[in-house]
Amino acid sequence: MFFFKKNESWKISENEVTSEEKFLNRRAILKPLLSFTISPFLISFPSYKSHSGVGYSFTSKINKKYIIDRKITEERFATTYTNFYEFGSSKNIWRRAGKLVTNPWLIEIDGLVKKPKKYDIRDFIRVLGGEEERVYRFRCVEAWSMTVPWMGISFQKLLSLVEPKKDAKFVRFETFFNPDVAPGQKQKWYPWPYTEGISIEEAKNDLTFLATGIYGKNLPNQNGSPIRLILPWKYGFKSIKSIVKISFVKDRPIGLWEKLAPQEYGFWANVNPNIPHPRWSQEYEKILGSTKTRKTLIFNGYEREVSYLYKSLFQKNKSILFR
Ligand SMILES: Nc1nc2c(c(=O)[nH]1)N[C@H]1C(S)=C(S)[C@@H](COP(=O)(O)O)O[C@H]1N2
Ligand SMILES: [Mo]
Repeated sequence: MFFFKKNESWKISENEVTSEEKFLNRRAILKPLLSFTISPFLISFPSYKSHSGVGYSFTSKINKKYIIDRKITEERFATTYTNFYEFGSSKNIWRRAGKLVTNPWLIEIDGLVKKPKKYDIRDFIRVLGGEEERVYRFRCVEAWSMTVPWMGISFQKLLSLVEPKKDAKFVRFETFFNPDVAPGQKQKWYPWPYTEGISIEEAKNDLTFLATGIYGKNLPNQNGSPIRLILPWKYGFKSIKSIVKISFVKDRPIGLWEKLAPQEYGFWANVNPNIPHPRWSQEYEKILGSTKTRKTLIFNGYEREVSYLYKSLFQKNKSILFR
């Protein structure tokens, strides 16, 4: 369907799989400390102490359409090797994320919709008809991948609930902002809160998913509790965690990573083995919890489901499949 120039077939080595942030940290050191602005997003959060899970019960059904022929990553790897920059830039911040209070949790749907509303997360799941389970591949731009069973809600259900208006062309997602529990948010060079965006056509795609659980349980905090986006054909940074707001907007949103380094983190960010990231070849991926690597697939193996979304864009601009 699409034709690309092939790169040299070289493999990534273990020590090349470093953090998304390494280079940005260096940048931050070079950047003078001019950015002493107070964030307009400073919201006070209820500060309940101990917490364990949101506590809603799962009555989800496995969706057979999304079972794939790949070994499911062991739970201990998927839940301890995580990216969640609000809690630090290393991969083992999972314990720290435990401090996040996810009950109660409000999620607001606003912007260009007929039915804007703020929901408690449990009501939200209930009005959307409860969870289903889907096994998806997941691919980080740092060239590691996993295969996990998510529980959650098809984004299409949200679209029918809130009824986007005609002029809603993009959807913007926003993570919580609370530096008291998320020390990473004290690092002023990041444009907190974490935000991401997709086009309305992408939002309508069958694969677009709001995950509320993993391995049959509520999402652990480190994986984005109580609700996160999952876009299995895009690089992982698009799959924003711990969402507090979903806005339907006219103009293309610019997410946290795109703001920081647009040459590295483009808006479309579709998995593509033929377009190398400036710091990581995308040709191969390391399988989380294994010593194996495998060849990366175009659109992370979801070409059949999503390539129609990009045909006209691709004709206009050949680089959009990554950036
Ligand atoms: N709010 C928020 N969402 C986020 C991130 C983050 O740092 N903060 N990291 C992203 C990146 S880079 C990846 S690869 C995935 C990782 O998801 P996982 O930790 O559940 O594997 O979450 C994405 N969503
Ligand atoms: Mo990532």
